[in-house]
Amino acid sequence: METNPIPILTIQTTPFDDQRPGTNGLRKKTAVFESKKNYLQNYVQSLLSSIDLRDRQGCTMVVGSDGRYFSRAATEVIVQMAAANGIGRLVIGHNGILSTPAVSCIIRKIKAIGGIILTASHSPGGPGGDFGIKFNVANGGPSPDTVMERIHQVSRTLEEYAICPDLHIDLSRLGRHDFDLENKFKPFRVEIVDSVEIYLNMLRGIFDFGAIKSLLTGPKQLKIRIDAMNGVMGPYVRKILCDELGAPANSAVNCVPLEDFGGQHPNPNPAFAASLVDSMKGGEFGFGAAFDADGDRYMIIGENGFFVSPSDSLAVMAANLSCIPYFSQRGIRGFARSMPTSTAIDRVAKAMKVALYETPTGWRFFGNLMDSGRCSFCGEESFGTGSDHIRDKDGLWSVLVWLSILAVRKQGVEEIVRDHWAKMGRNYFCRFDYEGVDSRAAYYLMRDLEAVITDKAFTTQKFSVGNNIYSVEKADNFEYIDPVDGSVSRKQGLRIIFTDSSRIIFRLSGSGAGTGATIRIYAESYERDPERHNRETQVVLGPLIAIALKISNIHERTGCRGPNVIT
Ligand code: VG1
Ligand code: CO
Repeated sequence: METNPIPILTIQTTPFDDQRPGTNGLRKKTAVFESKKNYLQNYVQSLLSSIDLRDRQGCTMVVGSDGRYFSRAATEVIVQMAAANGIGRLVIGHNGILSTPAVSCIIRKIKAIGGIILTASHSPGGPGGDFGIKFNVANGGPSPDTVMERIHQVSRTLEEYAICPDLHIDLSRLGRHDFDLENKFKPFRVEIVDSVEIYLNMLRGIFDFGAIKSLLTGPKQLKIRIDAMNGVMGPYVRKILCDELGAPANSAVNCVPLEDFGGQHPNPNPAFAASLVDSMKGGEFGFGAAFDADGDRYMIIGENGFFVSPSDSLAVMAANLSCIPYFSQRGIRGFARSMPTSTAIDRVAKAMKVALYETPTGWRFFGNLMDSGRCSFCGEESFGTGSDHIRDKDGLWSVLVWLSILAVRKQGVEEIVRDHWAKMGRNYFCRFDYEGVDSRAAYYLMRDLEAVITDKAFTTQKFSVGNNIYSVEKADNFEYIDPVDGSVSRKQGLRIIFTDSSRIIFRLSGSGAGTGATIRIYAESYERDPERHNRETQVVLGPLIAIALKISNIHERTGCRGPNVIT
């Protein structure tokens, strides 16, 4: 216990008009948080003020980061401001490190009121990179729109914030630390916890660790290669996959969290995890995976570099959940996917006779479905899958799902995926990202395109490209009514659905750091015939992409010659 009580100060400030959280938290260039006076403090105060005073007094919150540059300094500010704002206890990961799924797990386990995660997810870090603040609420999931709106409203008129600048903590010292604050009866408590332990304990109750261990160590040992991309997942991969499940230490690469992720994009897709894809092509490994910086996204690569698209991964997992004790014991209540995610899982839902929910992009929309027992398993095309074990997407959990399936089915990744296509048909899928587009150009493009596709004439439109003819069946701006609370989310993406069930979708990204807009175009088409499951995705989807480019005029209107990234 400190001897002199620590003073609480009130500091005058002026509001910022750009502190509206996006798809998942507030993201800006690191320099904005680091160098704009009070930018971080204002946002943290807005976030804390958004919690009702009665709930806030004496409550517990979780704090973690993906280890990116500026996280330590920001964690200290959050501790000082949480103390000054009446939070009773903070649980923080060792050295500030916690993955997004670990934060979700800990919030639920200790019944915290919420958690703050310092991360810009899959975006680069460092002084020239991005920084971000996610806020997960009491169910463990990303804040719903109502909470984000409240934070934004507070931030617009904020005039002061409360802070204890003399309160200093050592993030490397595990255990409890109590601090006496001026005018407070109860000490403020900080608990530094092991970054992995609580999360690992949860996984032990979900999977058959014995079966995975035999797969990774037995006589017919499956050789794996796991790339933590220099993000938060290093300690998790080492402790869980190597120490606990027996994978050799050299199966895990890039496992030391670096402040700038080694200058790389910590984004697990074939473009940015190219070195993993390359090493898988060598044929030495039977299973490969990579994670994003905060550990909620993952990518699966099979033997010889076979890429499993996230939408396929979602569908294959859904069809094989009985390989996991958690699901074989509890049964499956329903599935959910975000709107742009391919409809492959819809076919699985139909075959299994379970409900399928289609939500807008962003994990927060799955929360109510899971809390109300409607949904057990869900995912997004952006390399995220999860279940009701927590309320966020979970990269390592997804990898363990795959390993469990491999252990039970005794087949390889490619064999399992091809078998799935043979049974259910294949949904070819791809996404084009146009980044750094002028925000106004992006806005007008979407506005004009909406007018075109929602015009009555469009519903009878036919497009012929080469030998293909596509007839529009339905086109709209996607709208979601939450079946639990009845809330309506409008304008969630432009959808064009054709009579052969192919789809083209356009939406604006909501997760950028504010340097221009990103337009995403998603294309999907279904192929039942197993003879035609071996085609190149870009070739199959070429005609749909051509239609998308034509009706949006995207190249002319944005000055882009093509997408920055194709996945
Ligand atoms: C992107 C993805 C979305 C994901 C979100 C957060 O959003 O498309 O599926 O939920 O990032 O991911 P947007 O609005 O840019 O398309 V993470 O790993 O930051 O939590
Ligand atoms: Co992420």
